[in-house]
Amino acid sequence: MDCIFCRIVRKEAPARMVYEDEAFVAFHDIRPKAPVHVLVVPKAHVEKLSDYPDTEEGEKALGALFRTANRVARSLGLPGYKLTVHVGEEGGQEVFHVHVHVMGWPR
Ligand code: IU
Repeated sequence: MDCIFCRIVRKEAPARMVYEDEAFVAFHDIRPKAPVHVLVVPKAHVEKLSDYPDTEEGEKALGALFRTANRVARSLGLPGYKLTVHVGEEGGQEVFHVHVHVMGWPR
């Protein structure tokens, strides 16, 4: 499987990492659209946010994703930020491995 974010997770492709734990990584977007623009990416390959099941398990995965986005924003010292998720081609998604954009404006 040749997913670019899976390759970044496995450190086979370059990325400016800012965060890693057992389930997530976060790295700077290569085409930043804000002074700070980081992507929070689950290590497990899931194509898009709508693929998470409408179950407690899905709720747990979504909660962990947004909990991590908050944690990353906090660690970057962002007083305010915008979280964006593109879902599906029609939703503007270009890389088909779930990710949350964290865009912020440091003080
Ligand atoms: P989208 O939500 O799928 O539309 O956004 C994908 C983002 O991934 C986009 O902002 C790209 O600049 C970014 N990106 C990256 O940071 N590193 C890469 O190697 C590739 C895309 I390919």
